[in-house]
Amino acid sequence: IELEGDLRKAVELNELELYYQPQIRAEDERMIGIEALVRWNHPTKGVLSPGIFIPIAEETGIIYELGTWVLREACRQMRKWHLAGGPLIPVSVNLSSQQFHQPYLADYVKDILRETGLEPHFLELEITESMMMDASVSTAILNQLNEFGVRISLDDFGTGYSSLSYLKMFPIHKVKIDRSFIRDITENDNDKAIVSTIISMAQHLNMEVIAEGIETKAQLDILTDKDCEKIQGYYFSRPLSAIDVEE
Ligand code: G
Ligand code: G
Ligand code: MN
Ligand code: NA
Repeated sequence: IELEGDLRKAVELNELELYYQPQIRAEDERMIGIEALVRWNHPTKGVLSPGIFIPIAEETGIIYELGTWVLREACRQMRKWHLAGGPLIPVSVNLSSQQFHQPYLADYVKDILRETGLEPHFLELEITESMMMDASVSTAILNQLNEFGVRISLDDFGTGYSSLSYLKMFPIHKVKIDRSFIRDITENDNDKAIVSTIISMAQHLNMEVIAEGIETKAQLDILTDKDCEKIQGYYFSRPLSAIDVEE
């Protein structure tokens, strides 16, 4: 409640900032994507993590304004990096459930892409399984985004209300293996089995697959041994400020 008033003003006071975490191809350690993660530079409390303020934004409806800022800023920044000769990779943006279900989402995303000049295939929207429970609604939204050329990534895969039928119903380009399966993977045979299965399922469905939360070389070795080519995690890079990304 205390933060709610501050959060309402945070966008206009320019207190939000995007950090970016590289997504890496293990084979040659090249960046193949980058995920935008919002931070709040609070005037007295310091840097606040989205884990604290996104739920407040969702409860209060501030998420629409905040989410619009995030989407526009991520597209603007990526377009700027492309023009400056940076790698031609997509930027991934997390959507919360309300944003995903807002009317005319596809038109709104189109407007932001047009305004910022970023081509649609350089934007990837991260959604979670739990957002797609109403299959007919989700099909309509995802098909519109897909026809326009925007990529869809299934975040935190395996932890939500998973239904494998989603994978065949919806146009999904990438599956992100949740970091809860990676944390103990060096010791836990069940995690190894689940991760192996997700990787091979994604490959058979012609979807990209990326493992999140890789923190150690031992975890990386298991993933590459299982043919998971794409990796995101502290082992390669923490989320970085835009200036640090440039360096
Ligand atoms: O960066 P951190 O680990 O603190 O992120 C915590 C959570 O906040 C993650 O689940 C992440 O997906 C979410 N998150 C980060 N940035 C955004 C954003 O711009 N919009 C939404 N809806 N969620 C975000
Ligand atoms: O829910 P989502 O997958 O969007 O959450 C992404 C969050 O995970 C980011 O905010 C980031 O700070 C965090 N994260 C990224 N890599 C790692 C990692 O290697 N270990 C841990 N513990 N967290 C990570
Ligand atoms: Mn994410
Ligand atoms: Na995740």
